Amino acid sequence: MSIFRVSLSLLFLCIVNALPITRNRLPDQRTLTAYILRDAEQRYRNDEGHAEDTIQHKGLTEVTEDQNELRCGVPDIAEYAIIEKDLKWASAIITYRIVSYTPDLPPADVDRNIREALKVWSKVTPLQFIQLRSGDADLMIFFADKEHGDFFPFDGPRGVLAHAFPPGEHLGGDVHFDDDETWTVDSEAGYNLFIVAAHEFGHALGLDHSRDPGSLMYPVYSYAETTNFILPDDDVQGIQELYGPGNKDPNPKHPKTPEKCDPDLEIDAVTELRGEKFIFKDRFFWRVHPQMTDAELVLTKSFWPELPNKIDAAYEYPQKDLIFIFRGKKFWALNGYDIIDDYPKKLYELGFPKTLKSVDAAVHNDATGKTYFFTGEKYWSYDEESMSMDKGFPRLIADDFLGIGEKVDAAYRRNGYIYFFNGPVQFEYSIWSKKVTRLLKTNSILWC
Ligand SMILES: [Ca+2]
Ligand SMILES: [Ca+2]
Ligand SMILES: [Ca+2]
Ligand SMILES: [Zn+2]
Ligand SMILES: [Zn+2]
Repeated sequence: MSIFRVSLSLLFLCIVNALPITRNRLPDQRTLTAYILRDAEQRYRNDEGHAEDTIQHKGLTEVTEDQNELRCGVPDIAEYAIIEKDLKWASAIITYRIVSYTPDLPPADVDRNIREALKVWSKVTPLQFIQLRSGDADLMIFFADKEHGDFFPFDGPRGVLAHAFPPGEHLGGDVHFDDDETWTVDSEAGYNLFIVAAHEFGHALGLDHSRDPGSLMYPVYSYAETTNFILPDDDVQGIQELYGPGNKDPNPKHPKTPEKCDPDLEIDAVTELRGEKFIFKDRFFWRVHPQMTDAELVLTKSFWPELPNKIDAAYEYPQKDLIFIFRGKKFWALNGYDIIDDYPKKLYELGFPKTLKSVDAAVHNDATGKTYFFTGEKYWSYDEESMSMDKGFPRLIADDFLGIGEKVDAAYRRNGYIYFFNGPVQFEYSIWSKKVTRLLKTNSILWC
């Protein structure tokens, strides 16, 4: 029996209906004997342009009794996973051939993106990829639709984007792209060939899906910055377990996914959203539901593709069911998944001086209708009703909020308190008594 033993990831139906935003189900991962790895996981928007998290359940319909377990996190599952210890290429020199092209892109663009996607892996290993123009290569790459000769027909637009075979003879290492998808190289429309190819090549080299939402091998497609793409740390650990590190890594700083219980955890921004807390850190946010003690980590771009990777500040204005997100001189208003028309706007449209480059934190006080913006050692008061900055501002933080230090990383309000974050410390500040009432670790917001 020369059947590949691989793990197979399956997809689940997950329709977002009424907001508050429902949570995505994590794709299932279970090991079984099968012939192929399938990728059929994605998030996409419906035809009206509203975000709809739809993960289609296609193809092999294995029983998925353990999906709930996975959603809550199975503690002993490794962050990254390899298909099987011995399932890897024996030689460090691996050949590839692009057998057919897509009509969506000029062949030169396909060549370049495939080459770049392979480079993602060769940069961090001793592997070398050599392109063949004819004959048999280890990695045979092609675009095809529907039935295409391997008993795993593609499914038309969406659903399955591509699939790859783990290392081995013949079909082993081969990567097929569904040509019923719209392939792009530089935009958020359609599917980015570089991102999908880099992910598939991970499989073709022996990696399974990872549970780390920051990793390339996470089974949910999300658009990422493709120029200067740097492979996340989790994927580097995975591939180096198979092939070792190599000696030519031009960029040894691979982004790590933040750990919520890091005692030195600092955060970028925090806001409430319909009763949940959203805690932003680097490319991610944690989502904390009041009834749940487990924080879910999500890539910001997988939720709001239009937002920048990292944000400065955020606040909720519950009267209008909006949250505002700030980055540099720009800010966005969001209603659930949707960005309000006419945004992003510029900071000065709120009444800030044009020279102000960014804000550090923002928090809205329901009781007064004011929103406070913190910038360096000063703060501003904005009146939401009259939509204007209050006179007499900015003022010094130290003069009006005694005991919270001279800068604010992030802030949110709850039950008459404002919680100010400054490095690894948070201050519980009573709005009425104008005093710090408790000192907490920043990570305690994540139940650590
Ligand atoms: Ca092959
Ligand atoms: Ca498809
Ligand atoms: Ca901040
Ligand atoms: Zn995959
Ligand atoms: Zn195929």
